[in-house]
Amino acid sequence: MQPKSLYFSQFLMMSVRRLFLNCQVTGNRYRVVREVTTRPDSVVQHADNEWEAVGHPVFSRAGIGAFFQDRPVLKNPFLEDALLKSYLRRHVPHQAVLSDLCQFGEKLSTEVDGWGRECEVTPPTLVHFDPWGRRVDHIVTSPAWGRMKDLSAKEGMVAIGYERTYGEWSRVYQMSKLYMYSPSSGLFTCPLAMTDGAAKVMQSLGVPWTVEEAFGRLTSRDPDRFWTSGQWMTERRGGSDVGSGTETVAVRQGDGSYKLHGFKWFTSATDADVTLTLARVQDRKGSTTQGSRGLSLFYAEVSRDQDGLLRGIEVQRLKDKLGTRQMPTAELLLDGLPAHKLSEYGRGVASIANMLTVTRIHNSVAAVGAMRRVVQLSRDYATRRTAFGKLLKEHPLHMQTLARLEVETRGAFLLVMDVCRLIGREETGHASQLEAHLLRLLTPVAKLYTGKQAVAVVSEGLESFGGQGYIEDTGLPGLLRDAQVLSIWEGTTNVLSLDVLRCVARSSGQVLQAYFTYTKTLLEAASGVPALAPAVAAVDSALSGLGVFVQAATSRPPSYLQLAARDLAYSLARIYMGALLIDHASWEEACSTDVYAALRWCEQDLCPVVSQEKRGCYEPRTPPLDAALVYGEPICD
Ligand code: UCC
Repeated sequence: MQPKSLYFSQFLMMSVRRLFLNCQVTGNRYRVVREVTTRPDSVVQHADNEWEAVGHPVFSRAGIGAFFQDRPVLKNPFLEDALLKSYLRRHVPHQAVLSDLCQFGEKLSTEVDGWGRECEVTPPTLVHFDPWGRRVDHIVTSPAWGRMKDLSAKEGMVAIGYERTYGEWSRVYQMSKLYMYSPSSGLFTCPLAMTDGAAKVMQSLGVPWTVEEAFGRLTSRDPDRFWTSGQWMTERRGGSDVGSGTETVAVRQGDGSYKLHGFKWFTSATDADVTLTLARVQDRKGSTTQGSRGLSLFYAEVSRDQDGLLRGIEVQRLKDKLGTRQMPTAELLLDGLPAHKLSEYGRGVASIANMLTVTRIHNSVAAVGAMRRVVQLSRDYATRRTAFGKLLKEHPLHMQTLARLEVETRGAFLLVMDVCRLIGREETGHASQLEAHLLRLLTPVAKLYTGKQAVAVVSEGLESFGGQGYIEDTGLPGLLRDAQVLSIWEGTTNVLSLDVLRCVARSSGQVLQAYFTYTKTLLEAASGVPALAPAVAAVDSALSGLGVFVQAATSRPPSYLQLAARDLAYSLARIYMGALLIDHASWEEACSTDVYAALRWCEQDLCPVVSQEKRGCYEPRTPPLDAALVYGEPICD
């Protein structure tokens, strides 16, 4: 065995020699030789010592080979997005909106996308103590993260939704901008989602005096005034079953304010200025009411005292996450955090539900934004990369794969924009009862379906770059890591599938009636377009099947529907997306690719809940079989 130091000196010698070979003297300076100029056909090896006579073979003495691959180029994401442009031309044909999005798209591709990368490679850190041992709990973020905050304010990323310059279409405008911004934003769209959600909650409560200042700042375009908000819901017992998982207590103070004591286990974008959170108010004996009925909604500011210490908060640690590494996520001990109660006693969940609606919409926007981005990059790469003698774009199988991703992205885009249209109508007082029901039903449906699509589409998209899609500093793997969270936070797929059942039950089925009525309207409007006939027939048939299923399900026990919940939600999504693709393709200015996309979408199983029901998936005998399969136990009759 050689001692380590010997290995090191050998390595050093080899490295110096290699460096020497790869450098040539230019004047009195060394220049690294990056390209090997010797042509392979000039090299004939007769004997070992004949190499030098004819020059060096390719790669010999080279620091790097002569093979270079062109990188995919992010072009203006607005100009590159045919569906976004046509959707806006159809629904929001304001020149100011189109110009703003076009200019913003240019800024994204030339400048902001680089900041996003900077956020990724400079993740936040937590400084617990100052040099003299004082606890300071500073979350240090990258300068690019700060630039994202200023840019978000200036561009009105939250403000547009509250200024309502374009009336009921303001949300579509805002979300179109966020959709382009999201994959370049270094995850800054996460604090924006919560900021928007907090503003929505405050507005729905009539902007109480305690949050007047905050509301103005959350919706401001002035970077010096702009604040972001957190949404601290998840505690040590988990974030899904909030009613039984929340341990935080609120102790009333003499002046009517509260102090919060508890442990928040997963707080995203923890560098926020303010937050909304849930807690249980303690009575004089120190008792609290358990379950959801004991939860109230609180507003708190994240501030420091004159000594620079956080008031009532200790940052325990930052989370080590698969993705979203650009953004600080922390565990927080609340130890007397000053707060104001915003909701009535026990109405915490119902009051924060408005925030959930908005953040779930943002989540869906981020999902479709990620899909669109990977498709745009894949498409560009296919015009640069040659394999097997031709460009990737000339390989029909490669184009088939990208076309499938395009169809998924289009379906997702139209669903998400429709939800944005609905919330815009609701907020401006234009929504009918039917539209209010649709919004309630489609919000969880869009979130759960697009979250799954994003992971699948981005994963397939990465594959279209071959091995380069797996290389960290291309920036591509980060897209996949960040997509993975979209089906988890703000309600997992199963939790949201159950939310769909809840809203059906609470509305006595009216949300479903609205869904059937509106989907049929979309199909009827397109029935005169012969090219769309197969798609219309497929959606119509799937809708009928779904109707029969729903009718029969009313006489089934709740456990039956719970087992069907995910497939039901998927069916609602696929059928509705089919109807929207058909609707868009039947617009008089639509083009043949719009028709093709609709036809392609409708070739899949649009109503998996009926297919799975036929296979007996929801029968009482199935859960024990599933469990036996999962645990590898023998199946007994
Ligand atoms: O994961 C997190 C990290 C935050 C990061 C933010 C990222 C943003 C996206 C970024 C994009 C780039 S935060 C925590 C995640 N956790 C959740 O999302 C919670 C998931 N669990 C649920 O959604 C459950 O369904 C619960 C917690 C809402 C169930 O609680 P309850 O108490 O059992 O709920 P109930 O009894 O069904 O409903 C209580 C009230 C009812 O109103 P009333 O009493 O008037 O009838 C419901 O109608 O709340 C109302 N409600 C809703 N209203 C409940 N859910 C909703 C809803 N979704 N919409 C409207």
